[in-house]
Amino acid sequence: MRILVTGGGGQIGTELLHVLASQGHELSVYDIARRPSAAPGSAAWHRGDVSNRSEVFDVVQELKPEVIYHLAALLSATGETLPHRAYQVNMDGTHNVLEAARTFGVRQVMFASTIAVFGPHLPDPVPNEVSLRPTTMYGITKVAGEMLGEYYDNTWGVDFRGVRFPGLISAGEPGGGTTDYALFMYVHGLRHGAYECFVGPDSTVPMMYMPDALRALVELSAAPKEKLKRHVYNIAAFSPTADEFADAVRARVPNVQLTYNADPMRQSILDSWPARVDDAAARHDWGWKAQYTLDSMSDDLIAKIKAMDE
Ligand code: AKB
Repeated sequence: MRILVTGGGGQIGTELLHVLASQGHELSVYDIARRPSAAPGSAAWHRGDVSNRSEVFDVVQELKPEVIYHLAALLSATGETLPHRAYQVNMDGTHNVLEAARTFGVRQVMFASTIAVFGPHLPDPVPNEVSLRPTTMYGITKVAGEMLGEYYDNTWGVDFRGVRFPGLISAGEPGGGTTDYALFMYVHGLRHGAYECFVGPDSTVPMMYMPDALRALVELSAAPKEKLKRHVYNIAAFSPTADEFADAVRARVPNVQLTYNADPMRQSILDSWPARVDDAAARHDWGWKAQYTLDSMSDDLIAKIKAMDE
C-alpha cells in the first residue's frame, strides 16, 4: 500500500516507519525536519511545512497515497511556549491534510490524538465519550482535529480514525512533550547516571511503551469499518507515579541519581490531565489490548538503550 506519514521524523513517526516498512508498504514522509539517521532508507523524504496548504496539496497530489498517518504536531510544552505556531501546525495542518485527502481521493487518514484532549475534574478513569474541555493550546487543537476528522468522514467519506495516545516512552528522543520526563529517567539515567525530573514525584498520567502505541495505530487502521462505533479511541496501558518510574529505573540501573525540581508550567499542564483513561471501547470495537506492563517495558527499554549505545 502507498502510505504517507506526516511528521515521520518525530518520536512516533521514526519508529512507525520501520513497522510499516517491515510490512512491505511503499512509504513517503512529509516532515519539516531532515531525514533522521534512524529512519528507514526505503522511505522517500519530502521536506515541507504541514501548515502550508499548497505544499501539502502538491505532495498528496504527486504521491497519491491510499492512507495518510497524520502525526505532524507541536506537543504540549512547546505548544504553551509557541501557542500561535501550535495553532498553525496543529489546526491548519490537520485541516490541510484532511482537505488534501478529500480532494485527491485518499482512502483513510489516521490521526494521532492524545490524552491532552481532556481537561481537569473528569471521572477516574476517563471514559471515551466525555466533555472535552482542555486547558492547553495543544489539547484544544487536538479536540478540533478529532472533530474535523469526524466531519470529513461523515460529510465526504474520508475514512478518519484516531487514537488518544498516553505519554509515550521509547528509546528515541521526543520533542517538546510534558510526559517526556518518564522517558528521560531511563535514557538520561542510563547514559549520564542522573536525571532531574521536571515534575513532582506524585505526578500521575497515563503512559504507554512505544511498541504498543505503534500496534494500536496499525491495528485500528486495519480494523473492519463496520465494527467501529466511533472515530477516536482512548487507549491505556499503565499509570505509575513519577516516583514509581524512578523506582523501576533504580531497580535496574545501580547508583542512578533521580531527583525532582518541578517546573510550574509543565507541572500545571500535567495536573490538568487525567491519571487514568478507560479503553473499554477500543477493547470492544477492535480488540485492542496493551501488552507491556511497567516492568516488562523497563526491562525491554533498558536493553534497547544499551544496545543503541554499544
Ligand atoms: C505531550 O506530553 O505533549 C504528549 C502527549 C501526552 O500528547 N506526550
